Amino acid sequence: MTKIQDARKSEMEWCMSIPKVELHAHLNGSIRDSTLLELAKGLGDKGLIDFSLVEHVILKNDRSLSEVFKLFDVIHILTTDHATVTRITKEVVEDFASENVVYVELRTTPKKNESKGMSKRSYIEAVLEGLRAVSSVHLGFIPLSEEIKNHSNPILSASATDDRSNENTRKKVFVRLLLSIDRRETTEAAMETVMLALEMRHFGVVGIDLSGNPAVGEWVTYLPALKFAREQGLYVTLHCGEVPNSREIHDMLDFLPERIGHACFFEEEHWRKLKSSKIPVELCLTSNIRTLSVPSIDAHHFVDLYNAKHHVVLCTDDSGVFSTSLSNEYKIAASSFGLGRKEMFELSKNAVEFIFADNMVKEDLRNIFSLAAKNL
Ligand code: 6MZ
Repeated sequence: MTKIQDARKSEMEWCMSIPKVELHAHLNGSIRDSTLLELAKGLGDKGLIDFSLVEHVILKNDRSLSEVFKLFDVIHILTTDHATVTRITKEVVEDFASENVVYVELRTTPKKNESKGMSKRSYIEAVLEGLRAVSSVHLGFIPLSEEIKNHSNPILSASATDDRSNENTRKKVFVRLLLSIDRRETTEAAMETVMLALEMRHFGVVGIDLSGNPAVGEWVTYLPALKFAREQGLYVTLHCGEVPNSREIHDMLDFLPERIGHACFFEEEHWRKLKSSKIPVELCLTSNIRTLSVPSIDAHHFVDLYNAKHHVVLCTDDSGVFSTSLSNEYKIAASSFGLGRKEMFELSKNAVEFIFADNMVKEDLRNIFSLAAKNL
């Protein structure tokens, strides 16, 4: 190994070792390639799909944004039954936990599939089942009433041991869920997702995401459901400016979501509005580069936002589809933008302030970061 390779490895090890917060991860975009191939093989063996064709699509590396959405259609064919949804949820949380992610806000689009007896509700129940099945770290459910009564752990927390006498030393991974509205959906379907999110609040659903192919759909279609979500106290994050669409970017910023994702095709006026609104931005470097949403890493808007001290959070978007990890995103930021370890640690720590979970979780996470800071 050359000296440079050695230095890169230790940079990656360091990025893996620090606590991290993941705020923009799509469940079906975060599946391991090995799992996708295994699922495709199973369907191929049953003669339901052409395995070699699907294998090619899964393993293809460079995809435009529109090709990514074709891939999601393939992934959804492979994952749409309850047992598979449970399996991928478990694996995705375990994968994040294995790289020292201490808080994950996992987002997913509730799906109906009559042929599998799946409703939006049973889809989310299968996701919750996956959280319960997490085994590499222990995951405990505490009903909301208990949580308030005991001032103890939040609703969903994964920890290395279930020994409550050992509360302060336990390694924790908190998981919260965002339900996504797909831009292909109608106002009614979007409203159904919001109603489901409200019903599922006791199980760690904290907000709503608007995502899906940005070339499809109109802002006014989702607005009633998003307004209702807000009125009911759910947090909202929007995929904003993934394609050039000036009017929609203005409308989205006027809505004042609690966070936005991407912000790739912003014009001067949008930047001004964003900066004065102080809306935190979820930035997904690898995703933006791979989908050609930004021309090169040097031209990424991270630099301008970071220098302007605007709140930004590094995220993966689709760690499976883009073959990345949160540690890798930090490593890319360090090498591309010249951030030192102190800045990287601060960037990671600051993300805690923009999570959608309650103050007790925030306090727990702040403690995790203070402890980690002592061991740097
Ligand atoms: C917009 C995206 C996305 O919900 O089935 N999704 N939406 N932009 C992106 N950037 C590349 N990546 C993923 O996860 C997959 C779904 O998340 C959204 C798309 O709607 C995709 O179908 P779930 O778990």
